[in-house]
Amino acid sequence: MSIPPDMSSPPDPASLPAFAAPDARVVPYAEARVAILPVPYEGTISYGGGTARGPAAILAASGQLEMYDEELDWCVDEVGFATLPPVGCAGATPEEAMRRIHAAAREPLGAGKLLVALGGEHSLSYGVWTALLERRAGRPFSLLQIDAHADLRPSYGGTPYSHASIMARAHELGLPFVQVGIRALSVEERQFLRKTGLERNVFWAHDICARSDLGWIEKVVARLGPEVYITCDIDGLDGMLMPATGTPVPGGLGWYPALRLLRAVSARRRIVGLDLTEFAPLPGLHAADFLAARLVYKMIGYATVGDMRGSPPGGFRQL
Ligand SMILES: [Mn+2]
Repeated sequence: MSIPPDMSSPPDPASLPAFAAPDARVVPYAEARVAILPVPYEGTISYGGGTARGPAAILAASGQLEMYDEELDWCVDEVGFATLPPVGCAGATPEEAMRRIHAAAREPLGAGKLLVALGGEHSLSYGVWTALLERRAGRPFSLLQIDAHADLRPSYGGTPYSHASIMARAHELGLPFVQVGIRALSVEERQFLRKTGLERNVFWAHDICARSDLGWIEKVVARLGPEVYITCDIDGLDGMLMPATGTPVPGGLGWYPALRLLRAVSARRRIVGLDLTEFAPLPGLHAADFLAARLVYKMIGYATVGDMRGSPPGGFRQL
């Protein structure tokens, strides 16, 4: 599969390949433990656009992944992937888009699958979180946010469902969060962090990315509750490593520090959901497409390998 040549419009949903096809083990939906939900939502962009094409580019690039993970010594597709139809977001208001994402997330969550949402802009997490909270009868979970931005604006661009407001929504939902890689925020966002005491859960990029030791990773894990949803805005990675995003910011996480963080959290906490957002493919830059696909694959592998091998507390658990 390749990205549709018309880069000005979202891809035809029917053209999306399944995650890691054709090499991944094909399983009936009922046997898949991981459900991939493409969410080509692009409603409130503030700088560069293109996130509506993110899921298609990730799925296309995922066809090049090796199913054998040399780090885990395990074939990640053992877990069973189901790639769901993309959420139709074109033309929807932010409120309507959130309703559609919520509706699309309910079924796989109800079936006990690990939901992996592929964005699309970061606002999509709200629809997933509300569905997950509903599934859990309101019982909260921790969020690990990897991001360049604090995303704590009360609203942005005239809507509370902006990518720049997603963590303000998390706070309203009563979800505790830890922020990693933050290096762009407003003075009001900083004041909010100070006023609420949430600043103790911020791991600034200028602190963690300018040093060679990874001792901060254990501190991140310690701040998280027993059940964790990982919301990964791809701009949390260094802008030099990942330029294919709306607002690339220099000085973020490198590839291996990001993986070490994801692996440590996944090994020590129950992962209840994952998303990768804000990927905006650049025509011809295949390395970025593949990086995003590989990151999704590593997140899935880390989150599920413990459960598959029966080695608690790692692994995912819905309830
Ligand atoms: Mn974000």
